[in-house]
Amino acid sequence: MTETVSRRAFLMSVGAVCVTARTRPAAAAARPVPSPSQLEWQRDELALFLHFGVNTFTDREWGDGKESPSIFAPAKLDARQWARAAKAGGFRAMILTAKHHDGFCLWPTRTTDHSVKSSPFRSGGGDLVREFVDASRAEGLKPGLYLSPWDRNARVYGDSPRYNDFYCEQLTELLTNYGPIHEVWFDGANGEGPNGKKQEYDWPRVWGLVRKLQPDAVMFSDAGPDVRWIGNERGIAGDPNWSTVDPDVVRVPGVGGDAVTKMLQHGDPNGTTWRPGESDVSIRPGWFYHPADEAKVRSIDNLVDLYFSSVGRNSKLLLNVPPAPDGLLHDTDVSRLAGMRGALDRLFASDVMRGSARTRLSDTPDRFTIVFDREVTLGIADLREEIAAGQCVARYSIEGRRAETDAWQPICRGTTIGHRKLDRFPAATVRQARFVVEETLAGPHDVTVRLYETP
Ligand code: FUL
Repeated sequence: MTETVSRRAFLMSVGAVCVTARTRPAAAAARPVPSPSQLEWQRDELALFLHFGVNTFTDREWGDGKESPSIFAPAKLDARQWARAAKAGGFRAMILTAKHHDGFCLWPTRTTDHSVKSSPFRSGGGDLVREFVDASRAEGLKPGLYLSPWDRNARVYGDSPRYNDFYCEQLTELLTNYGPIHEVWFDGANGEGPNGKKQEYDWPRVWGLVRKLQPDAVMFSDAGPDVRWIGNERGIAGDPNWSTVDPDVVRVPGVGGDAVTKMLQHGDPNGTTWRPGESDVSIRPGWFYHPADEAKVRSIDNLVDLYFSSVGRNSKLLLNVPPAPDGLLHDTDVSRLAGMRGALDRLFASDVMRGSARTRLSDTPDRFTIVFDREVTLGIADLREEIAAGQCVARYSIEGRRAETDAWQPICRGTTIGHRKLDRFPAATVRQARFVVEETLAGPHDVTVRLYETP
């Protein structure tokens, strides 16, 4: 069903007016919307991931749980250094591996001796989770925690009900003793315990516990319930990327297959559940620090590319920067984070839309012509939907022309927008541009358009 949009032009300023009647789908039923926590989570755009633990000292990616806590000796540990580096990079949240697959706990848990309290760190009196949350808050960052369900040290792993009790006790410690935790991060890693049996996790119980103890936290896992994995560890979201999914396809735990991979990458415009995608990727080849990787830290340009392929595709970037054995982020990584911020600030320094004459092409705000006060050479479009009302735009285009008598030439086009869609396109020198939402699933509603010149 379509309706004709009236030709009423809304003159925001003097300038060339080009008003055409267009058609659009009628407003459909209400779209799924984010919860306040999901909205805040997405608007933060950047979170720093910190993989730190016994693997940092063994030069491995996955420990086997047999590591002696005596190796955990980060002599210069300073979580404020992590937080300052994150802040300088423009990050708004940090997530720490409170426990990885090896089972070593970075806080003095009551559930096991396999923790910092058996280590030389602060002479056994340390609590790294405490230092991490305090440092995060001191720098205005939101703390999050990753508690690996797979635990290769716990004797009760594989004895499903007993391990589920053990795991929930660990979660309870983390979610009651450290103030507000913004994101609780789970992965789907699942193995056999010493009894030779595969552990069966009790996800409904785990999620219920998190909701009870930290109602404002978002929970990430391969499939949710609040935030879904984007389907790869390369920092590349799908295009298109809808924040809605079909909950019967994206399920926990661990179902695979092409349909699932596709839904993780792209979401589903007809999905009934709001579950945005998080893109986790490491600045180094591994998740943990390895001295041999020193020359393989991602370049500033590469980090900017990651920003475009994640944040710029309606996802959130969770960038892992692993502390070294001394407990500090390496200088190279720190300078790359600041370099990425500088490069992004330069790209987005001056929106040429600002101060230019804008004319609506209809009585809705999602189609308009803009007349610049000079010739501009455009290279980047930054589009944002007001997703509090749902993700609605399904197709848009940007065109440009040098003079009013010229024909409009395509500059870029795309499908959905969501929280943020960043397009880089071949330099286009124009005096006028035209933005049109060509298809929406509901609405219309506000789209913020910013255009930038090629640097
Ligand atoms: C995965 C783990 O197996 C990796 O070691 C890493 O922690 C990654 C972020 O999640 O599930």
